[in-house]
Amino acid sequence: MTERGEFTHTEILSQSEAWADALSVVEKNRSVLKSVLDAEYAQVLFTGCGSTYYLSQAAAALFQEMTGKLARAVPGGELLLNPEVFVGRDSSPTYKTLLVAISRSGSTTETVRAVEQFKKQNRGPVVAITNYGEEPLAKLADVPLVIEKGQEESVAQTRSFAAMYVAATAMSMLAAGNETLRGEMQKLPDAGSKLIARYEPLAREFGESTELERFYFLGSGARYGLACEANLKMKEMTLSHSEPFHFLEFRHGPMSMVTESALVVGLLSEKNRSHEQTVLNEMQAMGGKILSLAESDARVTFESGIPESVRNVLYLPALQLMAFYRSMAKGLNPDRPNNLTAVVKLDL
Ligand code: F1P
Repeated sequence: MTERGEFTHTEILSQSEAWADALSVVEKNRSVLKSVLDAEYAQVLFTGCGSTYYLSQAAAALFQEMTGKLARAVPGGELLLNPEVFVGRDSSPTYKTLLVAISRSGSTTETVRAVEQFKKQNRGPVVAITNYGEEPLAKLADVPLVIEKGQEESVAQTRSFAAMYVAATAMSMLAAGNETLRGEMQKLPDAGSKLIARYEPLAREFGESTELERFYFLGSGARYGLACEANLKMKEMTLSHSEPFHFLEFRHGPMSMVTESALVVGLLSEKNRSHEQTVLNEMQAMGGKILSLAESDARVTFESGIPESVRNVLYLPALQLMAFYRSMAKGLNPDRPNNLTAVVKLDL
């Protein structure tokens, strides 16, 4: 019999092994992946549901930033029910879409059905990023990237999400042809383990602080999707009100919610640090509590030395742990979040 929260805690603490597995899976599939990525496409679509939709948002932004190719994210259910909004009418051989379908389970109904429909309409090739190779999604994909070490018992995605995100980052790097970053990405698992060991106490302190009632996660560019995921972890594991925003957007209304019981979490970038830090400073002046995460000079500091484009996974562990400890402090079970199942199966 496992203790309350034992799966989630173990999975968060062990995730850097799954990051390493993700890097080796992409390496093993390098040539087949490269041949798909190097072809010409009208666009690249990333799709998933829940956490893996937010992963798709983060991955699409990073892919476009690194390659200059048009990429966007779409929820699996939207691609299934409203494909015309996301894929053009033209089905000529030159107008092809590359679809990257992301799913921990590989069996979420909307994602699987959307991929089946995409293939039936002969829209283009499909790359799958998943943790279970025997499930429908991996079997449907032209290039299945299966990260088995990301498998987990807990309903809330932590280790699985981070590992799939590392695979998506490595795929973007491959598509960008930036070979110098391969060696840099190999440093991620060790940087992740060190970060977890160093910041678990701080994450616990924030997670257990009883005066906090609401959480706002700010992230811009390739970090916005990760802010959305951190927001979902806080909802799923702790039943707390939380919301994600782009940094500058927060001023346009939502900041009215900032009081002493609000925590504003900033996933600070290097390239726009000053603009983003200013937002955090203003919220602190309004009485909000602040938690900043960045490569340097922040409450959670990575000090990884890894280039900004391939280190975004480092924002995740401390925020996963904060949600975990808040859940435990509230007497909840993060392994089995309220109302949720590990996979959503529908009779569509
Ligand atoms: C998608 C998902 C999760 C969510 C919950 C239910 O699963 O919506 O994002 O947290 O576990 O399933 P998957 O397609 O990534 O397996």
